[in-house]
Order: sequence, then C-alpha cells, then structure tokens
Amino acid sequence: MKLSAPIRTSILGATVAGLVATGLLVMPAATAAPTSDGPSAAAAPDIPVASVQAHLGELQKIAEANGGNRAHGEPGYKASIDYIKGKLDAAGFTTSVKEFTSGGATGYNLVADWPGGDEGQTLMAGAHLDSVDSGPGINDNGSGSAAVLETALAVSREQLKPAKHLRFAWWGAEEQGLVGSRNYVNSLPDADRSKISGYLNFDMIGSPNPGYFVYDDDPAIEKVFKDYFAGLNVATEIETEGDGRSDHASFLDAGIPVGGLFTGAGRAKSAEQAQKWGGTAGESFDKCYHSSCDTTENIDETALDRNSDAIAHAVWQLSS
Ligand code: DTR
Ligand code: CA
Ligand code: ZN
Ligand code: ZN
Repeated sequence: MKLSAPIRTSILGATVAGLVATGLLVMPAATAAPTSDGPSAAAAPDIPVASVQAHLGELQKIAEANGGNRAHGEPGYKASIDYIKGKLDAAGFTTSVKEFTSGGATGYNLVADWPGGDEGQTLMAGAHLDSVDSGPGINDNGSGSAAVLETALAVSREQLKPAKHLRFAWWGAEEQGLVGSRNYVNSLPDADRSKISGYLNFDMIGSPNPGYFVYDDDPAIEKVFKDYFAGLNVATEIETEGDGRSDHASFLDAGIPVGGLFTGAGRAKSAEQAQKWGGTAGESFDKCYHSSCDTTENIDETALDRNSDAIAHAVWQLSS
C-alpha cells in the first residue's frame, strides 16, 4: 500500500528517533555555523614597522617646519591632518575633516570610513594626532596615529571585506582635555552612536622604556589583545593610569565598549616590570613625556612593531 509522503516521513522519523534513543544510531552533533569572529576570521597581515616609522619621520618633519610642534591651534596640527588624509584618500577611504573650536582656536578631527560592511555594526579605531606645545609629540601621539594609519592602509592593500563597517579616526585637542573626541561623540545622533560596536584607542604605544598595558574596560576587547600578546609570549598588565586620561573615555562615557593599548608615560617602571619587560627600572616609561625630546629618537621600535601588529590583529578579528 502506497503510503502518502507525510505518513512515510513520520514513520521514518519515528524509526530514526527510536534508533537514536536506543543508541543504535548516532547522529552527528549539530555544528553551529562558524561565528563571524571565530577561528574563521582571516589573520591580519604583518604591519611593517618601517612604514610606521616613515610616518613618524613625516610628522617630525611637519613639526620642524611649523615651529617645533603639532599642537592644537598651531599650523603643525593641520599639516598633520593633511598628511594623514592624503594617504587615506589615495587608499580609497571616504574621509571627512570635522572642525570644532577649543580655546578660541579651530581644531580638526579626521574620520575615514572603509566602504562596505554592516554600518549597523561599526568598529572604530583611533588616536589623537595633536602634540603638546613643547615638542613634536612623536610618541605622544604620533605613535598611535601612525600605527592606526598603517593599519588602515593595510585594510586597503588587502582589500579587506569585513562583516562590520570599519571607521578610523584621528582626534584633535586631546591634550586640551579630550576635546576632539568628545566633540565627535557628542555630535553623533543617538541612533549613530548605538551603531558603534566598539572603539579602540591607541595613545602612546612606542614608549622608549616600554610597558605593555592593555585597557580593561571591556572584557571581550581586552581578551583579544591579551591573547595576542600571550601568543608572542609577552606579558601584559592592565592599564591603570588612564581612567579618563585619553580619548577612549569619550566613548566609554557614551556607553560604547572600548579597549586599547599603552606603553606608559611619566610613571617609573618598577623592578618587577623591568624583570618581565626589560628596560630600566626606576626610570619613566617615557622620560620625554610632554617634552621637546619627544622626537623620532624617543621610540622603542620593538614596542611600536608589536603594538602595530596587535592593532591590526584586533581590527581584523573584531570586524570579522
Ligand atoms: N593623557 C595622555 C597620556 C596618558 C596618560 N595615561 C594614559 C593612559 C592611557 C592612555 C594615555 C595616557 C596624553 O598625554 O595624551
Ligand atoms: Ca610588524
Ligand atoms: Zn599627552
Ligand atoms: Zn596622548
């Protein structure tokens, strides 16, 4: 007797269920579709530290050609913006320069969007581009600015097509009190603010007597960085100096998950830290912090290289 298909299916289903229940038939475990940020995430390319250092050399030249600094309100800052923007425009980014006023002077934020990805989930990475008045600000914060730039250029070289939308930013007037980044976050409509899945901040990542500090504001982002350095067998510590001390605070205060890296400023490296990281105990992580000697000579190449590669790793993984 020809059974109708639904009846055939239900008998077969019952038989299979019975066999499974008795252990006579083992079904393969259902495998969840690989999550977008699981092992399937493509690995980030190496960021050539020589390229990052070349950007630092250009920022040094800009300071030398503009009164010795790249500070808010000074010509060296706008020249820095123009340098970074030129590289991004040539690499296919959609860039915009947003003006603001602070202390009676015009400031500028540079925002660069990589076309594509889900704009409802935008991953941001940024760094402040301004220096203090007293010097060229190569570690503080040419280092973060150049590493974020070179990571963005790597996205272009690889023609990355991440699931999330990628946005990079260079902030003005951080040294005046996070003015540029606060202006950016405050000017975002709530709907746009809620689309930012995370903000990664990089302020001083090449200190000459470096520590390896990871922001601990968001556990998931923190883990990405900590696991990366663990893979290099480089110990890390939680960044404790910076609550409110850099541009991530502007995003954190708006409820956006943040993370980032830091190699230390004016505090002295302890004996224990020197034991695990090398360098000089009892000396500042950056003895030229906010000084005229914060030049291209004020950079530890290994720290700059490791942190640049960590930035690329996090951008690739958190946007996949
Ligand atoms: N305020 C930053 C330097 C700084 C001091 N502590 C931290 C912690 C995390 C990031 C940055 C900093 C500046 O002078 O730009
Ligand atoms: Ca590298
Ligand atoms: Zn500073
Ligand atoms: Zn800084």
